[in-house]
Order: sequence, then C-alpha cells, then structure tokens
Amino acid sequence: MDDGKPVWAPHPTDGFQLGRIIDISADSLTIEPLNQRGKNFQAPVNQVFPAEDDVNKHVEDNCSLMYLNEATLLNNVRVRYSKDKIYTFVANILIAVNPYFEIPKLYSPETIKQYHGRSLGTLPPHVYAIADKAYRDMKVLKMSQSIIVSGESGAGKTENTKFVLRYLTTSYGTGQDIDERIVEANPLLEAFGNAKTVRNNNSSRFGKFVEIHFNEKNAVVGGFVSHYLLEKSRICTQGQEERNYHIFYRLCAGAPEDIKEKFHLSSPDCFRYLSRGCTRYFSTKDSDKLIPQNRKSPEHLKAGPLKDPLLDDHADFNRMCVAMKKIGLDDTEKLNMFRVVAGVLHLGNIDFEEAGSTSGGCVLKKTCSQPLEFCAELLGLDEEDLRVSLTTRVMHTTAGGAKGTAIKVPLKVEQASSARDALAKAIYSRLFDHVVTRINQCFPFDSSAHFIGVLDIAGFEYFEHNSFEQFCINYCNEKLQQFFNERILKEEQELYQREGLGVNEVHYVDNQDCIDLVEAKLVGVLDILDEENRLPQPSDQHFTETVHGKHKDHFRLTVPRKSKLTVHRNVRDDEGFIIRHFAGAVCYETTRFVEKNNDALHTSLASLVSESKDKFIGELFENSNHSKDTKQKAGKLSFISVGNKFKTQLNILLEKLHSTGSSFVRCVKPNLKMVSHHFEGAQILSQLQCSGKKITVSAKNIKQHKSLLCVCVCVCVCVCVRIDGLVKARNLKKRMEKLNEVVSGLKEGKQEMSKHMQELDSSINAHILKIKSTVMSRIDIDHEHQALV
Ligand code: AD9
Ligand code: MG
Repeated sequence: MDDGKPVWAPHPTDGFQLGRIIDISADSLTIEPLNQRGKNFQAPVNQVFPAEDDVNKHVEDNCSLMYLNEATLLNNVRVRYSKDKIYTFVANILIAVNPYFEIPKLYSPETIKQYHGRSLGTLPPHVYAIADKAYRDMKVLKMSQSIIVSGESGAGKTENTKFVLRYLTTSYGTGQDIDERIVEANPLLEAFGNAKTVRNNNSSRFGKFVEIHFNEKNAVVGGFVSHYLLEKSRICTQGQEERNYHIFYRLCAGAPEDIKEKFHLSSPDCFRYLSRGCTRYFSTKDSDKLIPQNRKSPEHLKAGPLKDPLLDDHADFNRMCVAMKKIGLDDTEKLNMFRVVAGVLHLGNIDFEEAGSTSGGCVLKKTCSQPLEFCAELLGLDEEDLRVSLTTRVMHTTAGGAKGTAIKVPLKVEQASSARDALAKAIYSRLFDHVVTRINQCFPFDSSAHFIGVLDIAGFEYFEHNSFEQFCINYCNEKLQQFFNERILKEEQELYQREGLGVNEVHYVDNQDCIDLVEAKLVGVLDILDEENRLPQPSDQHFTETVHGKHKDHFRLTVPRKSKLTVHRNVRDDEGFIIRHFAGAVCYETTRFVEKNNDALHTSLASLVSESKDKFIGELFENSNHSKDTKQKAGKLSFISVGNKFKTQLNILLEKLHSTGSSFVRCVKPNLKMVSHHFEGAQILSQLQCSGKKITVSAKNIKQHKSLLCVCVCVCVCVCVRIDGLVKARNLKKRMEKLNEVVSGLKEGKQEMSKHMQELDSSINAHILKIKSTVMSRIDIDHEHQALV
C-alpha cells in the first residue's frame, strides 16, 4: 500500500475516504486526503485498505473485486447505488440497499419473466435471482428452501419479502386464487401488525416466516404464516412521533359512516391509546404546509389531528378492505375484527380516580361511563362486571392454611390502570393471532412436497434503553447467527477442504455460550425469569440479582456499573445486566421484565372475557388457560411465559431452517432520514459490519476469545476480516475453475496440434518423396540426355 497508490482511510461520516500514505510509523499511518491536500491525518494501520485502480468502476459480485476489504466493498455498493443498482452479490449472498423510491421497471412483470429459470450470476443481481435459485434448488435437490432476510428497521426486509412471494407465486403458481391470496395476505397482516415508528413509517412489529408450499410437480399449492413476538406495549403507549398499529387510525379515518356510528368511532385524538407520543400534525393553520399536495383530500382533513401527513389512512383502509375480500373474508368476519379494535379503543378511555373512602381503592371517573358502556357493548360484556373486574381483584381468605371465602380487594388507581392496559393488550394480541390463523385458512393445502420459507424478522437491536423486547430479538439473532456460521462458514469450509483448495482455516466465534446463557435449563436467563414469575411476590430486582449471582464469572455477562463495555453505566447492578453479543455488548434494563414475561391476565379479567356473550370474543380466548377452570383459581395470577414460548417457537423455526437449503438477503438502510439518493457511508458500513459495535474484550480474555475481536459477522454479509478468507477462497475456486478450463482447452489444442503435426509430417514426407522422385527423374533425364549427347 505504500507505493503511492490511493488507499481508503477512515472517514467519520462517509465511512472511508481516498488518500495517499505519506508516512508510516509503528502503529499508524499518515494519510493525505486526495481531495483535501495538506489536511493530513493519522489512521491506524488496520483501518487503511488498498483501493481499486478505478474507484468509479463497479462489479456485480463483490468477490470480483481485485482487493476485497470493507472499504472496496462499501465503495462498490456506493457506486452501484448512485446508478440505482441497489442489489449486489457477495458470492451467493445478496446485499439490498433500500432506494426509498420506486425504481422504474425493477420489479415489473417483464423483469419477473427475465429471471425465470436463470442461474445466479447470469443476470444482474436481484432478489428475483435469489428467489429463482431457491426454487431451482428445491426442484433439483428435492429439498425445501429458506430465504433469510435480515437488516435493521427500515432496511427493506418486508418489501423484499413481498417481492420474493410475488415472484414465486407469479412464476410458479397455477394461476388460481391461492397465488393472489398469498400476496394479498400482506396488507391485512400489515394493518394489524405494522405501525409508524421513528425508523420506519411502516415498521413490522412482529416477526414472520412465510412458507409457500409446492406439490410434486413443483407448482404452488398453498401457504403458511408463522408469527413471532407482536410488540404489545405499543397497544397502550407509543414513543414520541410514533403511532399505534395502523388499523386503529385506518378504521377511524376510512370506515363508512354507519360503521363509525355503530362502533362509536370519531377522530383518533379522542382516544387515549392513539394520542400518546404522537405529534399533533394539524393545528389547521399548519396543515397546508404539512400535507403533501397529492394527499389533500377532504377525507384526509376529516381524519383529525392525529392524522399523519405521510400516511393516507383513508386510502389504506380501502386497500385493506379490498385485500380482505380477495383473501376470502366476508363482511361479518371483517366487522367482527373492526368491532374488537373499536372495543379496545373505548377500553383505553376508561380512567380511574381515588375512591375517597378508607378502602384505599379507586372508582371510575365520572366522565368514563360512556367509554365503559361502549366497551362493554362492543365486547359483549356486562357493564357492571367490567367495572368490578377493573377496579377489584378477587382474593381468598386463608383460615388455618385452608382456602377460605373469596373476597374482593379494591385496587389502587395505578393497579386498575395496569389491569385495563393488560386487558387491552390481551384482547388485541389475541385478535392478531386470530388474523394470522384466519389468513392461514385462506390458502390451505392437503399435502405438499416441499416449501420455500421467507424469514422477515427484526435484526440485532441496540438502543439507548433496551428492555425485554430487545433481549428476545437479540437472542433470536444470536441463534440466527449461529445458523449462519454453520451454514456459510462451517459448511463452505468443509467444501473447500473436500475440494482440496488448501484454504487456511476460517475462524469464527462459536456463540453457543451466549445462547446457553439465555436458554439453558434452570440457569439460563429465561428460566431464571420464569422462576421469578412463579414466586408469590416476584420482582425485577430479585431476578436481576439472581442472574448476576448465577453467572458471576461468565464471559458473556457483565455488571453494568463496573463495565467498560457500554456507555450505560448509569444503570444500577440490580437494574440490569450487560450481554456480550456477537454483534456488540448490550445493556438491558430489567425494569418490567417480570411483567413483560407474563402473558396471563389476572384471572378475574380472564374469566370476564372468556365468558363474553359475544361469540367472537369468546373464541379469541378459547384454548387459553383463562377459560373454564379459571373460576376455581380465581384470585391467583396464572402465569404464561412469553420468553419460553418464544424459545420454543425459535427452536422449531431453527429446526426448519436446518432441514432446508438456505439463501441470505441482507438489507441495508442508506440513511436515517429515510430519503432517496442519499448514501450515509459510515452508518451503512456499520450495518454491513453487523449493525453493531465491535466488542472490546479485556486483555485476559483476548487469547481465549481472539476471534471475537475481529469477527464482526452480520447475519448475512461477510465483510469481516475473517470471511474475507472465504471470499478469497471462492475467488480462488473461481480462478481454479477458469484455469482448469484453460488447461482443458490447451489439452484439446495440443491434441489438435499433434494431429495437424502428423498431417503436416505426412504431407511434408509426401512432398519430399515427390521432390525426390522429380529430382531423380530429372537426374535420370539428365543421364539420358547426357548419354544422348
Ligand atoms: V422493520 O424492521 O419492519 O421496521 P423493514 O421491514 O426492514 O423495517 P420495509 O421493508 O418496511 O423495512 O421498508 C421501509 C420502507 O422503505 C418501505 O415502506 C418502502 O417505502 C421503502 N422501500 C424498501 N424497499 C424498497 C424497494 N426495494 N423499493 C422501493 C423500498 N422502496
Ligand atoms: Mg418490516
């Protein structure tokens, strides 16, 4: 690198900048930027990389780069992005940058046709190429396939998942209803499971694995959706500038007048569950400035102050109704769903105040008689039962150790408020489960030969405050990372060895210890948490202390205060713990872990809803442990573990992934502003590196966990130093294949040549003979002539 050629050196916002090395010291280099002569700076040796000869040239597969390193990879993606080429291969892995605008014809029916049956690499990189590869692999290898789509929030996972589903159903469907239904299920899923967040206006707040099933003839026969971890806290509260699930606003904005009247709906800002944290966009005067020109319909203005100018709830409501019809839901089912949504909104408006008596309990605020009435009416409950269940809890008196009579203990204002919120969350999450079940009934199949599954689940998360949700999602990513390690690194390495490529061993961190820390029987964090939930008086503090107590010297677990790993040192030791994940250390604040880990309703509320007069509500709570036997257990808070349910689901998912062939799509978010044509190099680089910070490990552990320092492996993309070896191996393999071609060409040529040589030899010999005989005959003539003379 020191021969005066340009190099890539670190840059705080662009990721890397071009420069020239002008001095070398023991551990750093002095770099002069090419576009800012004289503004020299120092850079660590291991962060400076050789640049390609032509930095404006781009390649479709990063493996074709002459120098493959973080900087050339980033530059290649950047050059391609500037030309609206958002897809790039890294061998069989696809990088997809979110363009934030519709690229003309990129997903057109003609493009779908083009990719039909074409091998990877014969056409420009595309998510269709990955989909077709999965299909061909399924057909040829007679094996189910999975496509794992990953990336941070807003990177384009859901959009790419939809493109894959559309591609497969269009290309290999039978042209029947089922093909369309698989695609049209998405608007419905998104209405109930997506919301506007600060990172994405249409953020999926649940994970999903969508399977498309094929028959023996490899034609689509049906589909199946599995869903994971719907974010429940959003139903009652939302962060600043964020919204609740789309369906709430769509219903308020788009439902026909008679429905609105029947469900007592009005503007979203009349409802507590919709007005938490959301900016009030319309102060009428400002509305003109805020609403885009094409979105200024009267319906928009009718939607009220909580209408988000970026989202057209009215039009989206109509689109959703069309989708519902297409997948075969009738009006009764549709109205049932809407009624529950409206019921949840009215439930949220019920408020409490102190009773003013010596009981210490609370009563409903006077202004809340209408929400109570509407909620009870819509959910098929008895108004008085609802009031009592929200403000009291049934307890049993104990006489001499035996169970005595049941008494009603009044609840404090906060307790009643949390009971109300817990009820709302339970109803809505069961409604979401029902939506998914119903969707699955829309594309049934009796039997199938194979399936192609697409996994669309949130990537590694590391926020300022990390709670139980981040803990679960990062545990999931830890498992996916292990799968990736095994699939890509281990299996490929074995392949190279079998092929005798002589590639140095590729090191990667086996993260089994981190997975064990979370899921091991009894001592794993999830089991410790369950144990806490089962105590008579569980507490987050006691749970946290137990975790620290059981894992004092665990390399993966640290106490927040003493830790040098994260900036979250203001968290007290009994309020949290730090886990060193593959992608970085995360400090989890454990407040509300116990509450969030419990899916069970307080039994008074559970029996209330399970005995609803409304058949639909009753069915939502069927098969849950709230029904039937709850009466005997009244007063006890039953416990359904959220963490362990997720663990079981995840293990089933991983078993499935292991039994399939796999492809990886790594989505990348180009900028935080969510705009088109804007490439923020540094933050893209960190996504490519694994969307996390590198882990700093104490000197003592460096030896033991050497590779942890350098392996920054994202779920899908290999930009890290170690994988570089693999990529080189692939290059090597490619080159060897080329060489073999040349050699066999040469061999053929040689045979050809020797054939020609033989021909030439024999023709030369013939010529010589001819010449000889001519000469001889001349000589003879001459002799004759002489004799004559
Ligand atoms: V989250 O983890 O669910 O919050 P995703 O799913 O990764 O996130 P999503 O697919 O929803 O992101 O994409 C975000 C937005 O980017 C979409 O609503 C589109 O407006 C935009 N997007 C994403 N991919 C494309 C694309 N290929 N072409 C055009 C796109 N726009
Ligand atoms: Mg999504």
